Amino acid sequence: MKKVYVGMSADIVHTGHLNIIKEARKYGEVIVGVLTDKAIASYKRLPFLSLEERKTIIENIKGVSEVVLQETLDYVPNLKKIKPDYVVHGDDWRTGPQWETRERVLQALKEWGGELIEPGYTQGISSTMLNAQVREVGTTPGIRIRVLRRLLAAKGLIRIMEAHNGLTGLIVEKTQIKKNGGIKEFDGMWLSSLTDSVSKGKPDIGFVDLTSRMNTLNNILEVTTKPVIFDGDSGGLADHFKFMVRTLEREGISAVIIEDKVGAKRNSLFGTEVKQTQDTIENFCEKIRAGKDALVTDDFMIIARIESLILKAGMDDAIKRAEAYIKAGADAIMIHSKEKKADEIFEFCRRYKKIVNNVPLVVVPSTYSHITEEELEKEGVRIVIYANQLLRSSYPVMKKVAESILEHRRAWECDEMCISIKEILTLIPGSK
Ligand code: SPV
Ligand code: MG
Repeated sequence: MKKVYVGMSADIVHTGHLNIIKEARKYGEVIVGVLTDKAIASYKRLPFLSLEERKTIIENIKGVSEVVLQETLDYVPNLKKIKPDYVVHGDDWRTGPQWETRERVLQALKEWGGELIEPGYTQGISSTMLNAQVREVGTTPGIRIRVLRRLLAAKGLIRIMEAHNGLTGLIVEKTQIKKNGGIKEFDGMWLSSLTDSVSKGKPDIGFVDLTSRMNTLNNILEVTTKPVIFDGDSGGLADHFKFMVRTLEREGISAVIIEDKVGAKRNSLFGTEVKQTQDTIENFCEKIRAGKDALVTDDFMIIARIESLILKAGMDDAIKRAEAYIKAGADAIMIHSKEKKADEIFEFCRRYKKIVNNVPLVVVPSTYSHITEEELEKEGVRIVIYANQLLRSSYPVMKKVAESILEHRRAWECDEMCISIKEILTLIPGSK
């Protein structure tokens, strides 16, 4: 019996997939390589279904003899192992971003005289279309909450962007660019205390309470499907933090970040310009433990944020705290800095790497914004949060528009700074 290899993500299975398998079956026994989350995340968004679910579905499709994992977008490692007589793939990959993958398949098959079979693409149905439709429907808390952990397992660096209302949530959800044959987008959202407060015209001093923060969150959750990391400030008293954790977990939020400060809250970027007091290690560990004890699932993450560099308590203190917080059960560590240079952050990263049993590291490069994602990833950072850029970019334009109307006593001059009326009317799906 000849061997036929088919590679698939098999997320939302449709007749196009079945046609490929049916066609492949004509040439011999069909081995399907199911792309792992890692392989898929290397060029696009994580699939809806877990690898186990996708594997089970394919195993039960008529005509499939065997299912193996395909760990990379590149077929070659599997092809070299299996040496199939045929590879079957829809002809749609002859052009577009998969062109190079196809070339490599052809090269590999040449080595043992294998052949590439390309049945005509099934018209009228595509995973891209179905994906878009499913995302329109939305998600559930149970599905959303897990995505951050899945991303951590599947990707090197996770890219999170601030959202402070439904509209900015939509921007984080939908903004994409095509680059190097793949699609680049944000992996999830940050519900910043700074931007949530400022967009309400309030200072970032903990005055906007949890009920109000949940209101913002709900507006975002309603129109998005990506995971959310919630900025919990200090988390309050340990007894109160338990309730915060329960509330967030119930809504399908993936993680909360709490900072090791006590007393009147001031934004970290003021550094030592304002009075800010760091919590004791003991107290903060107690709070982490209280939060962990309150959890219902294993999905929700409690991320401990270290303020030692902000408060000039020194690198040794920061590392000591990281070790203690990890021992107390923190699922990740965020290290914050307000320096323009990344030296202290990188020094922390290098020392952090040496901690045994360390957990994923999170950074917020607001002041050292010249540092690239590649550089952060090289230093071992797993999550980068762009904490305030959508709010900070909208404010200057709004102010300019207001000044222009005052100056010219009409809106004509500022029209070009504005989205067109037609566009704003139809920006949101369901407007008509
Ligand atoms: C926020 O975005 O609210 C943060 C990050 O906590 S920072 O403003 O840098 O403190
Ligand atoms: Mg904050």
